[in-house]
Amino acid sequence: MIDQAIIEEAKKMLIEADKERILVLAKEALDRGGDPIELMNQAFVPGINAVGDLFGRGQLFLPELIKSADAMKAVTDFINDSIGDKTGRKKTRGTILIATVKGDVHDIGKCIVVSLMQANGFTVHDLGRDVDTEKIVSEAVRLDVDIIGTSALLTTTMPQQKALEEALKAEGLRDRFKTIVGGAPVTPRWAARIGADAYAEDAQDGVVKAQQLMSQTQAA
Ligand code: B1M
Repeated sequence: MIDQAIIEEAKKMLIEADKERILVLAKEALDRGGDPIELMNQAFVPGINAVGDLFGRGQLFLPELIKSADAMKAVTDFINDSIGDKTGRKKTRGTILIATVKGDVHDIGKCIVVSLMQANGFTVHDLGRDVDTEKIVSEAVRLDVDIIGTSALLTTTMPQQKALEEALKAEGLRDRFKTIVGGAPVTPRWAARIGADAYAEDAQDGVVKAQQLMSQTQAA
């Protein structure tokens, strides 16, 4: 369990976009033996969500949101580096291509997913953010991945996840890959509606879903 004082401090510092102090806070928490995933999920994710709520209510403006996002990205990179490979396994558990969809530059959550997948033994090809469907499909074929994972943070970019399902079908590739969709506005209902193979609520759930999809692939 992460100390309540750290949770409150993380939220305050993210709202104030105090990058230096946030990094010190994260380092101190990890040095005291804090779990990096718990630290991220219990302190920094609620912190950036609080920033998003203030922005949504018009109590914070875009330049401030950008500064808070920059601080969040820095602490995410720091925590991701500390996650490492828990498995020590040489053999990959499966290969996954991950991208934030076209029109969407939100990549903090996607980077956490990438890190946790790698820590759990997956080989990950991260195409970055604002990636168009055509590129996702062509790279998935070129890299011969098992799973394609997409992240969408805007209601206006979620349809890109549907476009991916349609493109895979149109090119006769739908059975070749498993798909996972995630991102704050994405729901299990959306995943089912567009025909994705799995929905993941957070990075940890993403790993669980990827493992389940790999079991299905290996059993087939
Ligand atoms: Co923007 N933004 N933003 N933003 N931003 C949101 C998403 C918003 C909800 C804020 C709000 O209004 N309350 C709102 C969207 C509203 C909507 O769509 N209905 C919004 C808006 C409007 C915008 C702009 C349009 C603002 C503007 O320009 N006027 C603009 C759009 C830019 C674009 O993409 N074209 C914009 C810009 C930005 C910044 C660049 C400033 C910055 C992003 C920086 C970056 O990512 N490098 C930013 C930020 C930081 C946010 C909020 C505050 C935080 C997002 C975040 O990082 N969350 C966000 C508010 C919110 O979401 N509450 C907001 C933390 C992260 C760990 O969580 O990404 O959800 P998340 O990822 C989680 C899970 O969702 C899941 O696991 C992750 C880890 O647990 N997950 C997956 C995600 N992908 C997955 C994939 C998987 C599995 C799990 O498998 C493949």
